[in-house]
Amino acid sequence: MRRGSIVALLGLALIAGGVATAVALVPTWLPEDASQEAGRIAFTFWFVIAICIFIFAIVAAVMVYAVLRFRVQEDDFEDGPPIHGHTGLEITWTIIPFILVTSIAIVSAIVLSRNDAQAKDTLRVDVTAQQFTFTFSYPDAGNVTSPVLMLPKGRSVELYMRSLDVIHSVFVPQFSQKEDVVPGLVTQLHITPTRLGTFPLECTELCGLGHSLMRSQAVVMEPAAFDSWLKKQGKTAAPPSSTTTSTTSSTTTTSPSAAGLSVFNANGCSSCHTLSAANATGKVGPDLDNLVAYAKKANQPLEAFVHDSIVDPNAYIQPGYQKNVMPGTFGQSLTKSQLDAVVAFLVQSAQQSGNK
Ligand code: HEC
Ligand SMILES: [Cu+2]
Repeated sequence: MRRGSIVALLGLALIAGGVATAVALVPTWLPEDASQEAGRIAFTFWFVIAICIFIFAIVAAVMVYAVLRFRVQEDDFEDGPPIHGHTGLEITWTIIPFILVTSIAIVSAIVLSRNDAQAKDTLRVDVTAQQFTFTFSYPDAGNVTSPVLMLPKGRSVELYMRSLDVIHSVFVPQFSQKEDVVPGLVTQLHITPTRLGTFPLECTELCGLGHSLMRSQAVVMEPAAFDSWLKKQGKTAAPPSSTTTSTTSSTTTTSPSAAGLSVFNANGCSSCHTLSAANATGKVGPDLDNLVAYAKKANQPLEAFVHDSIVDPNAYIQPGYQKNVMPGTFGQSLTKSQLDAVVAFLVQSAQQSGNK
C-alpha cells in the first residue's frame, strides 16, 4: 500500500473514533452510581464501549476510504482484478476479535462474581411483590415491614424476593441492577449502597393495568440512622407509614384509624384510590370517599361491602370499572387484624365524608 493511503486511512479512523467517543462521553447516559455493584457494572460497560469504538473506527475508515478511492470511472466496464483472499489479513481479523471477545467474557465473569459476593454481616431484606406494590421486611429485626426500601450505607445487603401473583422485576437505576421476581421462586439481588439519598425503585416487568404505578423508593441512610429507624419501627409494631403520612398518623398514634391508615398506605391502596382521610388521590379505582353511596347501590351493608370488596374484589364490580384491576391477593397478604383495621378505617372515614 502506498504511504498516502495509509495516512488517509489513519486520518479517517481518527475522525470516526473521535466522533464516536464524543457521542459516548458528552451526553450523560447513565445515572450517577450509588452502589459498589453499579460501579463495577459501569466499568464493564465502558470497557465494552471502548472496544466497540475501536472496531467502529477501523470499519468506518476502510468503508469511507473504499467509497472515495475505488469509485468506478465513467465508461469503465472492466471486471475488477481476481482476488483469492489474503491469509495474513484473515488471521489478523480472526485473532484480534477473539482476544477482544474473550477479554469481555473474563471481565464480566469477574464483575458478576464480585457483585454476588456477600460480606459476613450481610443484611437480609425480604421483598414481596404483588400487583401493584412492593413490601420490604427485615427478618433480622423482628420482621419490621416498610413500603420503602431502607438501606444502610456501606453495608452488604441481600434481597430475597417473592411474588404473590405474576412476574415483576425490581430496578433501581442508580444501583444498575435488575432482577425478576417470579411466582414460585425466591430470586436474590445483592447491593452495597455507597451514596446517601432517595432513589426510585420501580417494577420493570409489565405486570398488569397498574404496572406504571408500581413504584417505590430506595432510601440509603447512615448506618446509625438506619439502626435507629429499625428500632423505632420494631417498637410501634404496626407497619410504618410512608413519609408523606407520618405527620397525620403521629398525632393519633395508637387509634384504630391510624392502624388502618398505615395498612392503607403500606399496601399501595393510595396509588389507585382517592380517599381524603389518607390524602390519597389515585384515579385507577373508585373514589373511596363515596363508599356509603356505593354500598347502597350494591344493596349491601357498608361494612360487609367494604370487607368483601377488599378480600374478593371481583365479587362486585363498581359500574364503570374493570374486573381484575384491584389485586385479588389482599385476602391472603393482610393479617386478620390488618384487614379489620383497614375496613374499620374505611367505614369510619366514609361515614364522616358521607355526613358532610
Ligand atoms: C391497582 C389498583 C388498585 C389497588 C392497588 C387497590 N384497589 Fe381497590 N379497587 C380498584 C378498582 C379498579 C376497583 C373497582 C373494581 C372492583 O370493584 O373490583 C376497586 C374497588 C375497591 C373497593 C370497592 C369499591 C366499589 O365501589 O366497588 C374497595 C373498598 C377497595 N377497592 C379498597 C381497596 C383497598 C383497601 C386497597 C388496599 C388494600 C385497594 N383497594 C387497592 C383498584 C385498586
Ligand atoms: Cu410489577
